[in-house]
This record gives sequence, C-alpha cells and structure tokens, in this order.
Amino acid sequence: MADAPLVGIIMGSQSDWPTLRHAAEMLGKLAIPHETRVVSAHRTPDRLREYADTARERGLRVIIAGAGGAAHLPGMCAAWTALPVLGVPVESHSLKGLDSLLSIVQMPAGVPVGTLAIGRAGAVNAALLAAAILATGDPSLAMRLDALRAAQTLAVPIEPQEPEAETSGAPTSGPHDPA
Ligand code: RP5
Repeated sequence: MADAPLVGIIMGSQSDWPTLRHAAEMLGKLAIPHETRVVSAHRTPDRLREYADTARERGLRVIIAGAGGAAHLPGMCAAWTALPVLGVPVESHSLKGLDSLLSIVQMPAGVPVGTLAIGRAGAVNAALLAAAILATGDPSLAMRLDALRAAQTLAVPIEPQEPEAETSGAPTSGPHDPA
C-alpha cells in the first residue's frame, strides 16, 4: 500500500496543472508522499472547505495551493486549516500573474500563507519549502534534501556553455521558462 500523503497539492483549475505539476515532480524526486486535487475557491467552495477542514486528520502536514487571477484558494484554504499553506501564484494571461501574486501575498495578520514566486519557480520552491518543513522532523528526508542541493550546486557551470553542450542536472531547466 502506498504511503499516506503528507503534502496536499491543490489548484484552482485543471488549467493550473502545467504549473503545479512541477511541485508534484519535485516532491516525487524527494520521495515525499503527496496527493493532487483540483479545488476551486469560487467554483467548488464546499469541496475546498471539506478538503481543508479534514486535511490534518487525514495526515497531511503541508498544503501547497496554486491559483491564478483572483487567486483566493490559498487564503481561503488557510482560513479553514492551521496547517502550513504555501501559495503559488499561477501566471495569468492578462496580467502575467501579478494579479495572482497580489491576491495571494496580501493576507491579513493572523491567517498566514507562505507565498512563493509566480509560475514554475514558485511551484518548485513550494515543494522544496514543504520538504524543508517536513525535514525538521525527518533526518532521512533532511539528507535527501541536502543531497539534492549539493547536486544542484555541482550542476552550475563555472563558464557559460553553448546550448548544445549543456547538461542539466539541476531541478530547474532555465530561468526564462514561464510555466
Ligand atoms: C483560477 O482561475 C484558477 O486558479 C485559474 O488559474 C484561473 C483560470 O481558470 P480557468 O478558467 O482556466 O478554469 O480560479
């Protein structure tokens, strides 16, 4: 039987998956059990309440919530659970994710959401931050995280390489990938 998920990845729409899948991939690399769900603050408010309200008793320790535009999902999730909620602003078509970022980051005092960068970088870093939170009580995971960081360091070339000569061992594929 698969291990019970420790991290829940929720997203406001199926259209957010190309961004949030990067969080799932990083959790997979670190062998952290996780689950993925489409949960919309606006379109499925009851699903959100049920998800967040039962998250702790189901064994989740951290929630990664990604949404775009009027991105209320992370904040409303944090309203229903005291688990750490990490918000990923999804890049929107009209405002390039600035709307998502501002919707997620400006929480009122008392209901925190740890807000990451817009898009793919934010999704990857949300997974790494979730791993760091879990690693405070899991020495084996702490070692896996250290090993990943060491491999990432080794993969940074001293001199810039021509594109065809590049070999990427780092968890990110490039600074300009907006997804
Ligand atoms: C938000 O609206 C979602 O998180 C998504 O980023 C955005 C657009 O959703 P769709 O219209 O593509 O379903 O709620």
